[in-house]
Amino acid sequence: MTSVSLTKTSKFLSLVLRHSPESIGLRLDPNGWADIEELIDRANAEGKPVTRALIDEVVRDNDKQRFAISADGLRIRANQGHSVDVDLALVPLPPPATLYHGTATRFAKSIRKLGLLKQNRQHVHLSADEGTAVKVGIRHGKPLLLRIRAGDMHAAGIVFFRSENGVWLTDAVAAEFIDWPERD
Ligand code: HQG
Repeated sequence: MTSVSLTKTSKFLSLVLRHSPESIGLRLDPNGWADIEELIDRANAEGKPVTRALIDEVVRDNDKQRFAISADGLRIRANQGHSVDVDLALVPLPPPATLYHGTATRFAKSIRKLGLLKQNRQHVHLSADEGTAVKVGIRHGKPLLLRIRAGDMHAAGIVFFRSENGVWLTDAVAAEFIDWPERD
């Protein structure tokens, strides 16, 4: 499989499994699962050349392990990143003392004022390592790396989750828990 078709399939799966299943008439169950055969049929009907082999390869090789296939092999879901309302049945987990959030410098002023908000997604996304966070930030512009005092947040009663693919999730990050670089 070419990396182009894998990337295209990954982007398409992100779109229909996280944001707009209705764009191909697909239904997600309350936990975010879609029937794989139905997804393929509906995608093909919309002219998207998705096959089971492509899906399996994307799930297996995806750099961020964005998707999971159910134990019976029949269903697929995104591990995180949804804007549609799904219950991933995540279990609360104490976070490490420090987590990282990569954003863009153009959002700095607003973040200083309001803290981190989940915007269109179900959670604020945080990374366990700096490198991943910087990559997330670059998607939005000139990257800005913020250190989040997750241990202090947890001590204050704020709940954290970790997705199947290792992304840390929480509802919001108040400005007081954000440590800024010297210059931003
Ligand atoms: C920013 C990717 C202004 C926030 C990544 C971010 C991640 C504010 C943007 C996952 C703000 C939202 C999520 C405030 C937050 N004022 N801007 N008060 N609070 N923001 O894409 O975290 O590759 O929804 O900093 O790897 O960038 O798709 O969130 O810049 O894990 O699998 O608002 O998406 O995963 O952007 O990325 P996003 P994100 P995938």
